[in-house]
Amino acid sequence: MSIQTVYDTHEPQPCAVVLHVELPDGDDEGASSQLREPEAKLEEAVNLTEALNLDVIYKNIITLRNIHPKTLIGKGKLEEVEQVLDDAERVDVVIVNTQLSPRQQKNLEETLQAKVIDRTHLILEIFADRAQTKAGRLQVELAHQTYLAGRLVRAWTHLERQRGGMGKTGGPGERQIELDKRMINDRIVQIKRQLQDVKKERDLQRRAREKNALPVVSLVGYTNAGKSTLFNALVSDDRQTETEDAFVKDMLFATLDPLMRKIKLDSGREVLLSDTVGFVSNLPHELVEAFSSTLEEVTLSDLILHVHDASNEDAAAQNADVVDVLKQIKADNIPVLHVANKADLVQDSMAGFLSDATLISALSGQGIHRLKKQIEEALSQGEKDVEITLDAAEGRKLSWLHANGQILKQELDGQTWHLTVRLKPEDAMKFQAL
Ligand SMILES: Nc1nc2c(ncn2[C@@H]2O[C@H](COP(=O)(O)OP(=O)(O)OP(=O)(O)O)[C@@H](O)[C@H]2O)c(=O)[nH]1
Ligand SMILES: [Mg+2]
Repeated sequence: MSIQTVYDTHEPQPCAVVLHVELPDGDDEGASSQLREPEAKLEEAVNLTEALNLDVIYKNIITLRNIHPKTLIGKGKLEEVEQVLDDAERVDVVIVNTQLSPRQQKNLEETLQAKVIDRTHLILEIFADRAQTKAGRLQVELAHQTYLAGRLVRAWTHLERQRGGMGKTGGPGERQIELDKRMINDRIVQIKRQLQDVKKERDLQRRAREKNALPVVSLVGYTNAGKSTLFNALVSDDRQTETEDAFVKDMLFATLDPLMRKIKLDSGREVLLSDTVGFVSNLPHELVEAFSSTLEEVTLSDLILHVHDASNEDAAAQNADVVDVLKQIKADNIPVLHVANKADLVQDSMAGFLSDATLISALSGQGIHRLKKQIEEALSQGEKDVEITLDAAEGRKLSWLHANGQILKQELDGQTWHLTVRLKPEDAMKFQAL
C-alpha cells in the first residue's frame, strides 16, 4: 500500500515528523556519510519528505551512542519523540532517515502509535509517485515487492528461530506470512517477465542505434543537479531539431524515465543525448536492481556528463554518492566529463574537486557552447582519420566501416571506393583483421 492511497485526497496535506538518526561512529551507511554534516542529512530527508507532498511539522537529529536492537533509538530519546507527537495537533507519519529492520519498524510503530517509514521506503514512495511509463511503473513495483519480500523473509526466519524445537506445526501467523510470501514472489516473477519484454524492446532500439554508430552521451548526477535543464539547453541549442522538452522541476527525482534525443555538434557530428533518473545517497539496492535496465543505458554510453550542482554545500558528498552508484552499475570505466552547473548561484569559490570541471549555467546558457566543444573533443579522443581504398566488390567491409566508424568522405572511382573514415584505434585494428 502506498502513502498516497492511505490518505484521502480531500483531507488536508498529511503531516510528517522527520528524524535523522546519526548512527554511532563506524556504523554509518554509504560512502559519503562522513562527508556530510548531520544537519545536511536531515535537510535532505526533509526535502525527500516534501517531495511526497507531506507537510513537515517537526524535524530533529537523533545522535545515537549505542544501537538499541529492538527500537534502534533508546528509551530516553523515544520519550522525547512521543512528547512531540502528543503535542502536535496531527501527525500522519514519522520518517526515520536510516534503514530499519522490520522488527524495529514494528516496535517503533507500537511505541509511538504512528506509522513509521524508513529511508528506503520513503524513496520507494517517491519513485512510485513519479513513475510515468509502463516500464517505469514496473521497475518501481519490482523494487517495492522486493523490499516487502525481504522484510517478510527476515520476519519469517526470525519466527523460525524463536520457535526453536517446537515441532513442525506453525501458528496462523506463519501460514499468513507463507501465503503473503508466495503471493509476492509470484508477482515478482510476473513483473520480471514483463520487464524482460521491455528490455527486449530497448535492446532492439539500441541495436538500431548501434547500426548508425551514433555515440551515446549520458547525463548523470545527483537528483536536482540540473540534468534535465542541461538536456533541454543542449537540445534547443541545436536548432535543427524541434523536440519536446525534458521535465524540469525543483523537486527530488523529477525525472524517472530515460529520455533520448539526437543533437548535432559544431563539426556536424551527431550524438545521442540521454537524460535519466538522478542519484541520491544510500540509493536503496532494491531500486538500483529494479532500474538496472534503465541504468544500463548509462553503462553502454560512450561518454558520461557528470552534472554537479556547484552551488550546493554538499557537492563533494553528492559527487561521492554518484561515483559510488556508477561503480555499483559497473559504469566506472566510461570516460567522464565533469560539469559544474548553477554557476549563476555560486557565491564564493567552488569546491576544490570541481576546479577542472566545465563551469556552466544550464539555466542562463553560460558555458554551453564550450561544453559542446569539450564533448566533441572527448568523443574523438584517440580517434584517427584513416584513408581507405576498397574494391567495389568488398561490400561487407564497406558496411562494417559504416557501422563502426564515421564516414568523412566516400567516392567511387571506377571499381574502387576512396574513403576517409574516422575510427577508434581498436576499430582500426579490427578492420585490419577483417
Ligand atoms: N539557478 C539555476 N538553477 C538551475 C540551473 N540548472 C537547473 N536549475 C534548477 O534546478 C532545479 C532542478 O533542475 P532539473 O533539471 O529538474 O534537475 P535534475 O538533475 O534533472 O533533477 P532530477 O530529475 O530530479 O534528478 C530546477 O528548479 C532548475 O530550474 C542553473 O544553472 N542555475
Ligand atoms: Mg531530471
